[in-house]
Amino acid sequence: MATATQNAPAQTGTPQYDAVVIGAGVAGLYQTYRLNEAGFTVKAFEAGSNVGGTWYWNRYPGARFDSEAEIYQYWFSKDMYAQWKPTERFPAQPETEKWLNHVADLHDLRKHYTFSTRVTVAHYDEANKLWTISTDKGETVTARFFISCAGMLSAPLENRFPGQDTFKGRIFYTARWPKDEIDWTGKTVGVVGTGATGIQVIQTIAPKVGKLKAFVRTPQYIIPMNNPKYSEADWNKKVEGFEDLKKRVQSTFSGFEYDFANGSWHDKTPAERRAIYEHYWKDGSLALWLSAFPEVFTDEAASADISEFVREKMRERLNNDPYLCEKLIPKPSDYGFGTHRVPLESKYLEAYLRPNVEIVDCRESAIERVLPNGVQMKDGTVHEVDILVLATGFDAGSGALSRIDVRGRGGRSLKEDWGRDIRTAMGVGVHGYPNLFTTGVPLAPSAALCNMTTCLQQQVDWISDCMIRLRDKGVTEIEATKAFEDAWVQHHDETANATLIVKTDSWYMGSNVEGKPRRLLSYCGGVGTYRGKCDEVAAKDYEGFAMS
Ligand code: NA7
Repeated sequence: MATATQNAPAQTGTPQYDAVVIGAGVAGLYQTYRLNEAGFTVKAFEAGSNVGGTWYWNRYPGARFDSEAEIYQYWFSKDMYAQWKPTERFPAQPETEKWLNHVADLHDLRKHYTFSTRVTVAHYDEANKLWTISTDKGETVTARFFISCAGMLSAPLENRFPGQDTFKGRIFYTARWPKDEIDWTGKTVGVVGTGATGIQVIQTIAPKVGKLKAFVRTPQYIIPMNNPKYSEADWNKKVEGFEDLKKRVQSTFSGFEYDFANGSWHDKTPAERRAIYEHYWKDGSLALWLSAFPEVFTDEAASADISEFVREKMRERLNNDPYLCEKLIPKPSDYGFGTHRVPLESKYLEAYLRPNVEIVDCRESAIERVLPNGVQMKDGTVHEVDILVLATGFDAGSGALSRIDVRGRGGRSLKEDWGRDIRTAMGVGVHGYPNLFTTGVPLAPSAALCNMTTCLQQQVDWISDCMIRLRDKGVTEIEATKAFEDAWVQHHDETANATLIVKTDSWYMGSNVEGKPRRLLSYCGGVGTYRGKCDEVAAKDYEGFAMS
């Protein structure tokens, strides 16, 4: 591959850059770092005014990750790992945003970026084997490779309710949270959505607002977060374990430190199972979900058993109040524990014991529209609110790229292709779109079911190593073959269909977006297994990918 000529005029046949990268989140920053280190020319665009990705946009009250700080990490520099010194096990958004800013500074990554700029168009030029990429600021550049690190949860579902523009108060999307302080005092606040995001908002603002109206549609199974503070000495100990932990997270089912380690659910007595559940419940992490028993994901009896355990814990915390239990605890007929994202929470359920918190049951009557003074339900009831918080989710996995006019061979449109059927080649490319590399898109663990930093770094490393190999070989075009993509989709579906996840409606299945083709977004064969498959393709000189 010829080295791109930076700033050469577009459309000459020689691209201006080796790669254009979208995004300055966890994946984008690392991708830019890797390509720069490898001597490629990179142009990166970021819609936000600064780095951070998820941690730039989602600055809502209570935002924090559910991965332990010691594993929500980059693994390419032990020195850098040692520097962050997280203050708690599950740090909140400001700390993570600060850390990503530090990473950008440390490696001088900002110089590659144009901020506050959204990529709107990316067209593949078959004759010249390059991408022509345009932005909402009118800039157009060309690059051999187009790499999306645009995020798997970065396309919020906006304007879900008619009349939003008539609302007299402020409407906040959690994924577009403003930087100014909000004065909640004495205000009546409506929060729509009780996914991982809505839960964090509700538990955080309940003590601050005059009145909180939580619009609840699907109740959640939850796990209480155990979030001890980390001292400097605690962190230094973690740093000593850096190499082991780095290896460990790459091989587990979910990219977390923990893995299934209790054998089969079927081989345990009810008392033994209970002891295991209790152990993980006390641990206060996602381990109950992601490491108790594999059968939790596949076996109706195991699912029913652990679901009942969690329901029992939730009933206790709600003081067995019949009304609250009815409204806030999933029923056995709803769905099983862990068949969609399980949130960690801190006194979320207790928020509903407060006199200033009211439940609006959206299953009894759905939200009809937003009025200037509140929210009107289908049955005509109006809930007056001063502020409306919308934690209503994302067009996950495929949304960020589908919102860009991406065109591959013969002008085919990714939006239209994915509008019919969401397919990728191992989540790192798409047949029909040569020289497009993807992270965080469907059919890889990084689309949902994993510790994001583990999965995104693995994909970035695979892409970067692939580009180095192409350069060494003098290859200027790579594209997943149809046969390879077909085989991957089939393997993905077989793996997905063996789980209970496919039976539950949620963003994991794309069912939160009207008209989105139904398919489990995340590859759920395991993070370690996925890595092995990616490595095998690379070891066979990118078998399944056509090069020229
Ligand atoms: P989610 O998990 O998609 O949650 C969205 C929530 O919004 C969920 O409770 C929805 O209820 C609710 N929702 C959406 N539309 C409506 C309407 N029309 N009426 C009432 N309620 C509605 O998004 P999050 O941002 O919480 O989490 C996404 C991921 O980000 C999370 O899993 C973490 O990995 C980080 P529904 O369940 O559809 O009944």
